[in-house]
Amino acid sequence: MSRVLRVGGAQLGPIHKADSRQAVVRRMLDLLERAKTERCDLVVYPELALTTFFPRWYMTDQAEIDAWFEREMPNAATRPLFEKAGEYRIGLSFGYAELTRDGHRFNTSILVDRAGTIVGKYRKVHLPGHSEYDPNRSFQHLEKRYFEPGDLGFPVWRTMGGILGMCICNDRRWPETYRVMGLQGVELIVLGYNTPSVNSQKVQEGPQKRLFHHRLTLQAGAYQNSTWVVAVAKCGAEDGHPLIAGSLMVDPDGEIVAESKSEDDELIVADCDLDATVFGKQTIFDFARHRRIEHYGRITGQTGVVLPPER
Ligand code: CDT
Repeated sequence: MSRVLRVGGAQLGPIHKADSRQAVVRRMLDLLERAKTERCDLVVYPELALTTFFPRWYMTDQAEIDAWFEREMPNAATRPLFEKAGEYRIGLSFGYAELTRDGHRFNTSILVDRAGTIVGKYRKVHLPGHSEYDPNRSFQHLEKRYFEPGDLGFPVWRTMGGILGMCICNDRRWPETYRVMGLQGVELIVLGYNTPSVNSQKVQEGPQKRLFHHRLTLQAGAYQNSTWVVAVAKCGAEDGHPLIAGSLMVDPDGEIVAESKSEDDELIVADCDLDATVFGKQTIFDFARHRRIEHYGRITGQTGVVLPPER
């Protein structure tokens, strides 16, 4: 049986502070319509897809902060998306800020199967940025202020005929992210991102370098674990704050097979043959035969760098 999953990467252009969730969901539904025309099986939307990238704003009032969070999923604003996707038999993944019943806040993404049922939840593990206002940055990146590190690890799920996993934005820069999923046989990793076009602590590092690092990490992660990777941006200037675009899909050889061209709402499409992951998994990256875990203790045994003793 063919295991080709036709995936749509539903890039979103800017979402401004004043834009309502209802307006964003209408845009997401437009992209879903395009995905239906393209006969997609799965549509992937960005990180924090329902709102502006609010961690750039320093806030102290908890009610103001919590206004950016979702208390349940689906909810009134997103239910039309679930219903339409279920009707079209298209799977979904998108990110949102999650406020749990017991008061925890996570940067979360979900995987919804073709019947419209949530089959997977992931909470962002690697939270970049800082937790207090930093006057030395050209803009703020306060994820460490507004979210707790994810508490679910990097699970994978058997769904849509394959083994799928999720991560979110900054997670893509860490090889451990892919390897933990690779060790569970992942065949397709989906992720969304909001990546500022300039480095707030090194303003000469602009969009070209940012896009280079973005592609580099995704292509390496895909190749080294022989998996498909689908990465989808929220991009363009949100209230004057630019985010890179560059949504793309990478095959298990590490090659880019689809890439967005705009900094606006755009659907990229590729046929992801999950069986194309088999060759790499059985040869150069046959983990069971080639990994030498007796030498990897430092990976989980220490967090920061431990320098060798001075001579
Ligand atoms: N959303 C997110 O994780 N963005 C980060 C920006 C890092 S700069 C503090 C990223 O890795 O793209």
